[in-house]
Amino acid sequence: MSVQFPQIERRAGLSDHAFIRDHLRQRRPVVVTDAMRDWAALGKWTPDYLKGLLGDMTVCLQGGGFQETRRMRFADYVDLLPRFESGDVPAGQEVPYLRWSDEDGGFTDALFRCVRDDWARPSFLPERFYLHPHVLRSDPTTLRHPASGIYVSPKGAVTKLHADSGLTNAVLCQVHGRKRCFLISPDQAPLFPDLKSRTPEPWDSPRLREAYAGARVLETVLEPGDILFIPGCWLHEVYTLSASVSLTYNFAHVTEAARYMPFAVHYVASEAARQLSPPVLRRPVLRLLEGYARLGRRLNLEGF
Ligand SMILES: O=C(O)CCC(=O)C(=O)O
Ligand SMILES: [Fe+2]
Repeated sequence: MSVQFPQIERRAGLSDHAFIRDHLRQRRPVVVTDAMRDWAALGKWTPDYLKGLLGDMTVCLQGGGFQETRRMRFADYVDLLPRFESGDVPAGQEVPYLRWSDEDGGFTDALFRCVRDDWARPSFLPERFYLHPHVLRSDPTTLRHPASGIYVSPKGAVTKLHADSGLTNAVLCQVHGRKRCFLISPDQAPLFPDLKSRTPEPWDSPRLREAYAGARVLETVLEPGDILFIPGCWLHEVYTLSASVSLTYNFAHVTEAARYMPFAVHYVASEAARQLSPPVLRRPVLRLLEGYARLGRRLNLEGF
C-alpha cells in the first residue's frame, strides 16, 4: 500500500516579501508553481536538447550519494536514459546520476554560459542582499552560486537523504520530467543518525512506515515549472520519476543573518586559518576557533 505523507504547501503568485515572511524566516518549505513562468528553458531543456549543446563533453556520473562512479560522454549518457524509462536495465545496478555542478571544475561554467538566457532568478526570491554567495546583489544567471548545477537523471535515480552544506537554502527548479521529494525538518535529524551509511529505501515501504511513524516527513511531486524551496538544514531525499532536467542552487539571505552569521564567521575564518602563513600561526588560531565552535555547540547554535 502506498503511504502518503503530508504534502508540502503549493503556492502561486508568491511575492518576495511574502516568501521572506512565510517561508525563509520560518524555514518552511514550499513549492511555487509559477515562478519559472518566464523561463525559455521550460519546454526547451530536454536531455536531447542539452546533448545537442554539449554532447561531446565528458561528464562525471554519480550514484545515490555524491560519489563519482564513472565518466562518459554526455551524449552517450543521454542515449542511455530511455532504457531506464522502459526498465531495460540490469537489475541491482545503481542508476547513474549526472549532477552537473561546480564541483566538476569547468563543466558547469561552460554549460551555464550556453543556457544563460533561458532562465532567471525564481520570481519569489529577493533581488538583493545575499550573504551567500558573498555579494549584495546576486544574479544567479551570471554569478557563480555555490552548489549550482544542472541535474540530468533517468527514471529510478535517487539522491539519498542529506542536508546541503553550510546551512544554505536551496531552490530545486524542475524543468523537465518529474521528481518525488521527501523533506524532514532539522529537529527530526536525530532519527537519522546513519545518514552516511543509509541506503535509499522507498518511503512507502512498511518498514520505513513503522520506523518513522513518529517522524514528520513531508512530500511532494515536482512537475515541470515547479520550484521547491528547501530551507537550510532540512534533510531531503529525491527520487526521479521520469527522465528529468532540474536546475538547483544554494543561497543565504541577510534576513536570516541571526541564524547564519555565527556559523558563517566560523566557516570563513577556519578556511582562512588553514591558509595562514607562516604555518606556525595556524595551530593557535585554529585552537581559538575550536573554542568558538565549542561555545557554538554549547549554545546549540546551528551548524556547529
Ligand atoms: O534533485 C535531486 O535529485 C537532488 C536535489 C538536491 O539535493 C538539492 O537541490 O539540494
Ligand atoms: Fe540537496
